[in-house]
Amino acid sequence: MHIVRYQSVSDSRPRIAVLNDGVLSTLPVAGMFELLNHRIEEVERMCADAAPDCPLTEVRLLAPVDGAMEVWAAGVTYLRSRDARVEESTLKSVYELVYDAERPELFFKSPAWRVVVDGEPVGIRSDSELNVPEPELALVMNRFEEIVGYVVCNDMSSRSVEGENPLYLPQAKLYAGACALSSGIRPAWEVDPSDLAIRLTITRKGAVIWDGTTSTKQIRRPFTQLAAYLFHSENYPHGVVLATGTGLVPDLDFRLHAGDLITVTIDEIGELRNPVVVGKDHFNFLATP
Ligand code: DO4
Ligand code: MG
Repeated sequence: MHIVRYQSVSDSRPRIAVLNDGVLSTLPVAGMFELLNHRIEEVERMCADAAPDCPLTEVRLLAPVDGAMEVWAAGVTYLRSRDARVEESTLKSVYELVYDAERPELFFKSPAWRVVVDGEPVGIRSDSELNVPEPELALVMNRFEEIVGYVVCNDMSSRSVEGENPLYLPQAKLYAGACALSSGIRPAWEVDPSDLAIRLTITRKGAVIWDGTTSTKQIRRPFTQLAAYLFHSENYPHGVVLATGTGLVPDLDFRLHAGDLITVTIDEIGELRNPVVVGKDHFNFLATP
């Protein structure tokens, strides 16, 4: 089962539904933000009670975030991310220190309206020469800090901008097309996230040019610790998504190109496929009122 946002041809208003075996069962809420205003037991009950009403073939799936939801991200939670950043950065010690510190690195990634979904493009900054996708498991949390479910996230990153100076992190991480989420939220009551395979495949002109796999078992911190720091001094009245960091980073000689196709698959959670484009003009569709 997945929880999705969708739009049908007959009614342009986005709706929330449970997706089971290709059939949608619409939930009686105005948006994901309203669903995440409920305790997890109530969300589970609403999902169980929903009646099938529409085939998946008649709708378009949207990014699973809306309202005042935000996407945040944790960093340097896997050894591979620490090592790759030590290699690329002019200031190596910040990454070594944060990997071992009690307080995790957490950064704002995107408001709901800037998020792209499966099938839409992801972006590269036109002033960045070294870019990578970051395949990450993301937690979907309600306003009560409960993990309601999981989605696949691609935390697109400019290695050259971040590598020049860690203070440029917001520019390396927040730009048009930098945040992609899979459309379906896999409910937390259905899955154990402690040892899930995360796979990244990059294809160019139909041929695989990079391919790697890790497991959520390799993460250095418990998900609940990341969630506790996120909620420590801020409220998320419409819920929040927290990407938990990457365990896969290509070597420094790897360069992402326009036209590459990025596929991130997380066992039990879902798949996210996005073609790569360069520059913000490709994302005008997100910014059109
Ligand atoms: O320290 C910069 C960001 C790290 C990150 O996004 C990751 O480890 O996934
Ligand atoms: Mg990341």
